[in-house]
Amino acid sequence: MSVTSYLGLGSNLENPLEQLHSALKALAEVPGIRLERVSSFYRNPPMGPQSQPDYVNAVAELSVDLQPEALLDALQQIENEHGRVRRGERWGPRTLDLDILLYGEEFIETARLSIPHPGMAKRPFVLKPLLEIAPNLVVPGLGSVENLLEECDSFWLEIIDGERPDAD
Ligand code: 5RU
Ligand code: CA
Ligand code: CA
Repeated sequence: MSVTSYLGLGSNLENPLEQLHSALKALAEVPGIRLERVSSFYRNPPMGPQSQPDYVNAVAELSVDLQPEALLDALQQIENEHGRVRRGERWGPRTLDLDILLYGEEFIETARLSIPHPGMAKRPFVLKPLLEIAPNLVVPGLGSVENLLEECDSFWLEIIDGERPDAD
């Protein structure tokens, strides 16, 4: 049985648009992962530490035939293949960040995983693209994506025409 899982994608180093396109291609090639939907790409300012470049963020809907830990292993491998370097700084800039937002309707708390993703309810750069591809989704324990987004502080997110990264 496949499980529907939602991923958050983010990048703010080394051509973020290309990083996200390349990550999606890599995801689609993982045995046990089917890429069902991908949101628009959104350029937006950093939350948390401000002294870093703007991010490009997106959300993807997957059908997975992997346990959550195996999905995480696949995501971390893709992050590493995209040159992710873990420096001391918490919440620093990164070439690629792939987060499991939801895994079916499950609640998971292990040393490696917290699902639903604990930050997602307050992050417009997750909720806005998620609303785009799953307008009726209810986040287990937290309520509808629509309401969560309304409760966020004001923000700006600029849709990028992601198919034309070299266009002028
Ligand atoms: C504190 C508040 C820390 C919000 C973090 C991203 C947070 C980011 C990202 C944007 C971080 C975690 N800002 N800040 N996109 N990740 N725009 O993916 F998200 S660090
Ligand atoms: Ca993240
Ligand atoms: Ca992460």
